Amino acid sequence: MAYARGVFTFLLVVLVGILAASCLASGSTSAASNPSDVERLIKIPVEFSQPAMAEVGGLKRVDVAECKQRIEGRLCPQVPYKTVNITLPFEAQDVRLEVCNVLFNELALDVPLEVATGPVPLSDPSLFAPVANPKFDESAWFPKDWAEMRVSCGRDTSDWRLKKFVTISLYPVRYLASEMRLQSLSSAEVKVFYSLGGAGLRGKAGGEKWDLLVISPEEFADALGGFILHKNLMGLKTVLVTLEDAEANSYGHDDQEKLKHFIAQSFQDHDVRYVLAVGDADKFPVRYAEVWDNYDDYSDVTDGHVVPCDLYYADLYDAKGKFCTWDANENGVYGESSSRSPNLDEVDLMPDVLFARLPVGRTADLNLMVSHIINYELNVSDASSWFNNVILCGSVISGPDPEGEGACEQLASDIFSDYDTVKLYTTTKPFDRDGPLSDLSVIHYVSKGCGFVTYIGHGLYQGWAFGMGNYLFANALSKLTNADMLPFVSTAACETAGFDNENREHPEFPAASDCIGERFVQGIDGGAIAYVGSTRVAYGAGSASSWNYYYAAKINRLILSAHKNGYRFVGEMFLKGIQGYINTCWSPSVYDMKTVMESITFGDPSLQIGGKLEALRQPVQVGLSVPRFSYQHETVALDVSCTNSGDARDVLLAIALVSPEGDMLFYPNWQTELALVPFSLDAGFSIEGLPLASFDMSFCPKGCNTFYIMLFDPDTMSPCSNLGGSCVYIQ
Ligand SMILES: [Ca+2]
Ligand SMILES: [Ca+2]
Ligand SMILES: [Ca+2]
Ligand SMILES: [Ca+2]
Repeated sequence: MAYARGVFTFLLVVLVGILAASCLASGSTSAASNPSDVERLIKIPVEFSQPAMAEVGGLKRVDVAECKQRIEGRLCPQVPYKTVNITLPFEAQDVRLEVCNVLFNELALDVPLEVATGPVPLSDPSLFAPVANPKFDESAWFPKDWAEMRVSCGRDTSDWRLKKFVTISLYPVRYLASEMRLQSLSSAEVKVFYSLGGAGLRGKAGGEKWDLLVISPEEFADALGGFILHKNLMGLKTVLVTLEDAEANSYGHDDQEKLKHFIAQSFQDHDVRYVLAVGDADKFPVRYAEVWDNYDDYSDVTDGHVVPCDLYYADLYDAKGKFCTWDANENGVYGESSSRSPNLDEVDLMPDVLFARLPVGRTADLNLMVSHIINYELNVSDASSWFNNVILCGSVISGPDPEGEGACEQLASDIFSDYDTVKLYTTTKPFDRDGPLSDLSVIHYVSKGCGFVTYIGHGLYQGWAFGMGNYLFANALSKLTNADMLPFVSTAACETAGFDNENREHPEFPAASDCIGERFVQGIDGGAIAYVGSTRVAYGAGSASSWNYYYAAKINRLILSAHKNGYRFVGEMFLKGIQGYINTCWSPSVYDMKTVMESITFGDPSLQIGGKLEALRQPVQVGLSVPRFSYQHETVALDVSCTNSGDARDVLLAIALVSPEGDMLFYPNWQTELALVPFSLDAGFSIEGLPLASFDMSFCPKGCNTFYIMLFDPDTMSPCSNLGGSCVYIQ
């Protein structure tokens, strides 16, 4: 038999194996707990193309057409894999997997299979001493089985119920390193068994539904009155519970666990979807996970081994549907993860509520963030011209391939193909750029207003590190002048969201204040509406063309693609990012665990990026403009804008002023009695900047005082316009 030389010379078919009728099982093997439960079965036929071989640097690279990703992890063979995801009802239990009717070939290689170089820290590589993938044993087939499975519990965005997510990884190729032999799967049948005997968890009958639960220290409660009212006016049932009350009315080993139990109880009683924590690390307790990732573990120069994890408050239930303590071995140390035992504490990871934090330390910072959120919700839409701008910041990670730039190119070409992108890159080749990546260029373009900014490169607590001595330091953000044109900022970089790190003793970068992520969302003349990043050293892998498929850049891309796919709420985007990561991660390594656990959102999870969809808008659009900042002695002018794209109609106009504490006054007499002023609108009527009234701010308290405008139908008394308005921030 003659092989076509140059194509098949490297392999020799030594065996065609058929492993029929015997099934390889994994997962829970226990019988259904209730004998009356009927075991259910999902059959998945599996077929793979024959592997394509290439030689790269004297090693064999194997590709299978159906697989986009390869197994990551230092010094482990780079075999491709494919994941299949099944979503089961929450009541599903005893999920197990069998692989049957396996048909495969076996080949001998003339050179060894390519190995992964392992994750690259997005910080100083000299502090990283990675160990080889502990799952890889030269003298055994790798991976051990043709398929593996992981089950987790989380919120399903299709109906917002809790579900069991089954992630099955299929390996079309296995490798025996000591003998340089390869097995390639051509077909098999995967069977997933489960029963439906588990108890449901959906709320108490008749429990009042809460869309958004805000948990805040008592000291900020008064300053949140207007915000809570605002959220309710926007149509979200929003409830404020003080941190002190939540802890007092709950139970647990420490404050963090009490808060988590409180959130879980609120979910069970009120079907809470969004949870907003108010307070910086010293105001709202932080759950630290114990992660030994071989990066600076024994010192605290940059990373250490304790990782702040807000995901702890979002991941309420585990694969069994039980409260997920993040401390399965009950030693009082949470989220323990290392190379040898990546998930010692059986952390589920999959979020069950949509959690984010306003990392504020002072009432003045909170007032500012609240004013940003309110103004964004009242005034921003995807029709706002500036929202269409996107700034992509990419930088070389370890080179020579420009990984960050390549990752940005991919985002520009698919996720942001309908936007006007500005590409700020460190390198000039091979990708065209609109400008060099520097603090000046970032400040310049963000100040013009944009909907999104994303940064893929190196980072540290106090800045984005572009290489060659170039940084965007947190202090430079005070130069931003984008006012209310606030972008959603996401990053795939180290430490930039390390909100607990205020280390004045740091040998290299003494941090006298908050991290750059916090500074972005607390800017006065400009900044961001939300910031997503990592709290400690983060990781990447691959090349310019594959960087977006691994670690931090993978979550970043998933978050942004969620928005493109219609998930516009900050919390939804983050949830889809984490879910997407876990759904392709059947067997998380310490690097996967850390990547997911250290991802954090600063901002309001119930805020829609790009505002409400145009399609949901009313035919009459109204708005109010007022000065952004004022002083207590000043009189401010209220300018109205109105566009009627429908028929002529009579309307009733309501204008209200809401104080930071949530007290309400009504135009025209500015009394507490609701007053409605009749108006007639012509068809096609449109006006901008109509001076309607002025208001003496003398008795308005400091903080965000919001004017609202809305039109009502006089016959039905139902709204016939959007809710417009703006807030005046009294300094
Ligand atoms: Ca570390
Ligand atoms: Ca533990
Ligand atoms: Ca979960
Ligand atoms: Ca902080």
